[in-house]
Amino acid sequence: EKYVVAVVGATGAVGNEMIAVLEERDFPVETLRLFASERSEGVLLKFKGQDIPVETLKEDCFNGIDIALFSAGAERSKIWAPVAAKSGCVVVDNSSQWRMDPEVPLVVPEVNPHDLKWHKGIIANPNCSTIQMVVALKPIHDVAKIKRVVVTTFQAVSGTGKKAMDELLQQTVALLNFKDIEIKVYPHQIAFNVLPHIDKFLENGYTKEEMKMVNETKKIMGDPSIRVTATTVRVPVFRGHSESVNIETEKKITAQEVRELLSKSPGIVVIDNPEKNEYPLPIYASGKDEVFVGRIREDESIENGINMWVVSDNLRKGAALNAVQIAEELIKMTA
Ligand code: A2P
Ligand code: 11C
Repeated sequence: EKYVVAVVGATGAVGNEMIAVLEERDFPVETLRLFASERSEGVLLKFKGQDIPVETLKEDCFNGIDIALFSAGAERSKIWAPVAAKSGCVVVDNSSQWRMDPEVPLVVPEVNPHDLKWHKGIIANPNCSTIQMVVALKPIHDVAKIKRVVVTTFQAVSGTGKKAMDELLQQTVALLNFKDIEIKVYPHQIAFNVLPHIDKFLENGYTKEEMKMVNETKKIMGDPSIRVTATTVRVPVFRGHSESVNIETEKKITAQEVRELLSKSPGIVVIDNPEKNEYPLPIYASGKDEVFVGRIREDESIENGINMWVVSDNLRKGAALNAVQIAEELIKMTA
């Protein structure tokens, strides 16, 4: 069977990747419909050698569409995901809009595919930094029960979107040519800098991105007892988020056991040969599908603790790939 599939936000960084992933994985697409803002109306984008014109969203535009992958920002999802769901289309939404809604499943196929069963038309794709972390946490939680996670992230600018990628490039070129830079997307220069600030600051002193990691982790893992604290940091990298993850478990698990466990877990590649300077790096994770884990070692400051370094392509597993994998699970369920 083939499906009519839509990508909403098709001209964006994640939307572009969604089109590429649908093509690469040979998703059973009968027709692909592409949507973006009025600015992009009529722009042609390629899918399987075919030019597809970008359309604008309208009240009845989802009629006849089976699956819509949304990545056009939370505001658009707030308005249009319910419109699409009402037309009988299943929405996989990459924005933060519906993630914590108790009526909406929040799914990473390697972790909680069972939650897809109770969807009511909208399924939320988690935040990129959360997705790659829970893929690595789940196998450990299953054998040793995770009590607490302390995570610090090093996040690529593509997480912010296309404009931020342009800004990093332009600032870098300008600075190398002793020219003045423009600062538009972030509150500070991002080239040759590190910003301990992703998304808005909240009343508790954390950023929204940090609280996404706290709350989404509990929901996806189906365990509100896991304590999580996060510091999220933007670094001048184009693609690939890196994370330093410290875990405290109820049961003892050794570094070697974690290495063996993660090596045979779905979606994970362990790269952990410090003697050869081998560990996960965003430049190698870029364009790849897996979550890469290395620097696995025991935390010697506590009884049962593990430190590890987790890297993945934020546009792939962190966004587009996870959304397409959700769509693949959905069609398996209905087959
Ligand atoms: P457009 O390119 O026409 O502005 P990114 O996260 O990389 O910035 O991409 C955001 C995506 O969301 C783009 O495809 C953008 O389209 C799309 N978008 C922005 N505003 C709207 C809107 N009002 N309706 C539909 N799509 C929108
Ligand atoms: C970033 N994690 O890297 C963000 C991007 O909630 O979908 C994704 C924001 C979200 O900036």
